[in-house]
Amino acid sequence: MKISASVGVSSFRRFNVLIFTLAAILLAPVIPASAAKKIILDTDPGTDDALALMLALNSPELDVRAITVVPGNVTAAMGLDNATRMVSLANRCDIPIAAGAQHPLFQKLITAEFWHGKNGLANIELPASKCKVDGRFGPDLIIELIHASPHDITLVPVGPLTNIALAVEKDPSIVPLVKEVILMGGSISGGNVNAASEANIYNDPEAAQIVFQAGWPLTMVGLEVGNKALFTHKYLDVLGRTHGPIIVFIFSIAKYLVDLSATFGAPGSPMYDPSAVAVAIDSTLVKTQEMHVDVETRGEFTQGETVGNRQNMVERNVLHGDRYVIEGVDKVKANAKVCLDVDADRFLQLFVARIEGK
Ligand SMILES: [Ca+2]
Repeated sequence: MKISASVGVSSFRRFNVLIFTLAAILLAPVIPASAAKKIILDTDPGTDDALALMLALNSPELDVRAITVVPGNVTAAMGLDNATRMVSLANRCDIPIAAGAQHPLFQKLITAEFWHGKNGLANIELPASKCKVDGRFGPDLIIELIHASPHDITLVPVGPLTNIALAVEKDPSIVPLVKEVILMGGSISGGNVNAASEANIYNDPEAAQIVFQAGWPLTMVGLEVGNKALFTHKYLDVLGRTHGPIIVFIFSIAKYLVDLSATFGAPGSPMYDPSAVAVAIDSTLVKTQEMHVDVETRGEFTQGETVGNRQNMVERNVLHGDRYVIEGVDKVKANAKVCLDVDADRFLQLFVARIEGK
């Protein structure tokens, strides 16, 4: 009796183990929606925005709760049209798409058809959208969604930071309720619009300074990542082997960017906006350093530069008569994880696999 009972228990355990193993195998590739990271993508579409958007929509780790549009690469109106067409192409009209700011906080808008094509999407004409625009104002929608899912929303801005700054200014109570901010923008090693500044920050430096100083967990995915992760013919060839509306669209965008880079003698196109989405999917793709970042809003040559304090300290200079005397150093608190390096090949392979639907 004793033996048979023990055999029975052990068979039961083996059966349980088998069931759990089978369940684990069957469920492994599927990430339940509740476990996926809820993100709001704030975007100025934009060719690399298109890559970022499709990467986000094709990644089970992410649950895109809204897309808010900001002027930058193109005007607000064109960006909204591009966003709705892309979301329609992806058959995701369930995601709210909202218009936001119509211009930067203080600066005049600078659009970038020069880099992104006349329509912002490499001159590719997508079919008219089946999706409707959400009537809410983008920053209001951001505020509403954060309050609806406290501590659970990750903001992923991949354009100028106007909408995010407007949301913070209107309702600062969202700051401690945001899970984190993972933004594409900035650089601590030189710019891409001029010697000092990266385009997203340059387009609205005052907004960027508000976002960096807000006090929430913030990861800066800047030029140190995008410039290292070049989309080359190698990856284009892989994408070209598969078919489907999204793949053909992304292939055409990527080909336009690779060809454009070639005219400047570059071997590939920097993957700027998708890099922030990739970090939201898998933060182990990048190496970061915590530092205090300020945005230069007035410099003659450095307006829009993200100034990272690598030592997180400043000298304390005290006025003695007609001069200052250094009396010590004061610590400054880090406000950003700044990405310094990326596993470029792993990022690009992830991108291509997701666009292929793998
Ligand atoms: Ca962008």
